Amino acid sequence: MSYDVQYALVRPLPESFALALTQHPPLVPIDVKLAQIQHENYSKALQKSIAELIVVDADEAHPDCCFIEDTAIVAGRVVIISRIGADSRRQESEMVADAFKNLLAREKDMSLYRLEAPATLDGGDVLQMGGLVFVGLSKRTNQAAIDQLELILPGKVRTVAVEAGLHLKSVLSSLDNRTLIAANHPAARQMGQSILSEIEHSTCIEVPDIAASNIVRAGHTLFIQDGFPESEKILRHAAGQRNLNVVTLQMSELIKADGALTCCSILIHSPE
Ligand code: CIR
Repeated sequence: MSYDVQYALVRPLPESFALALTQHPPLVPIDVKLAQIQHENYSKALQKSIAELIVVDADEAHPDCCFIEDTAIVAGRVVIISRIGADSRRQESEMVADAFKNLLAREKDMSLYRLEAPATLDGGDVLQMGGLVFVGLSKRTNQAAIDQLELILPGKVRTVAVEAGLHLKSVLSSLDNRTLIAANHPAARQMGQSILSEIEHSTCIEVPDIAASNIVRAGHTLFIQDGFPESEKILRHAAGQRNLNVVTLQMSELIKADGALTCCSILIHSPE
């Protein structure tokens, strides 16, 4: 069987997760046990749609470490270890960098770079679509990071001003190379337009729930969040038109720490 996604990196949710950063402290505190179950379900479901799952150990000193997406970007066969925007999270990248070094010992055609100070970038601000790398200029990601990325990925980087949400992908994500999923929200629409204007024949599917705009696609499977029935109806329709299976995942406890679906993995696609 051939897989579109060769590897996915995930990082289990630590016991310290209740201390994870959040923009708005939740009314009902995080249930860490439930969060761990939700994260395990995510990893197990993802594992079925990819060739190999790589698990990086959790780190109790970093309550947000399960949000592994923020630590690195993979564009084709190029890995770029990030410098996370939040001080308290910055060291999360180190163990992930070690995991990539081990992987690169096997995958000889892959190369590894690092963003250096003063750059800061969260992977949640990076959306890849149509062969381009869209980078959100946000509270977490700065111009220095975008400048460094342009040197590593010449001609591929486009900047998008993040006008709402924590990250670019807090309000939109890509279903395929020409289809964006975006929240039905003025700022998401504006950011979406800036992306679509760079890709010929691209379209946007709007969903009414902000959380539901963050989806993960691996091969013929579309992962969406459980608990948003109106958005689910729209996403199931889009999936049906593309012959994709839909898997719904309950992420209620991770949402309380501003997490979603893309943030819990780093996907490495199979070489073309
Ligand atoms: C943070 O504030 O950094 C975490 N609590 C949430 C990060 C979510 N990351 C992502 O969506 N890529």
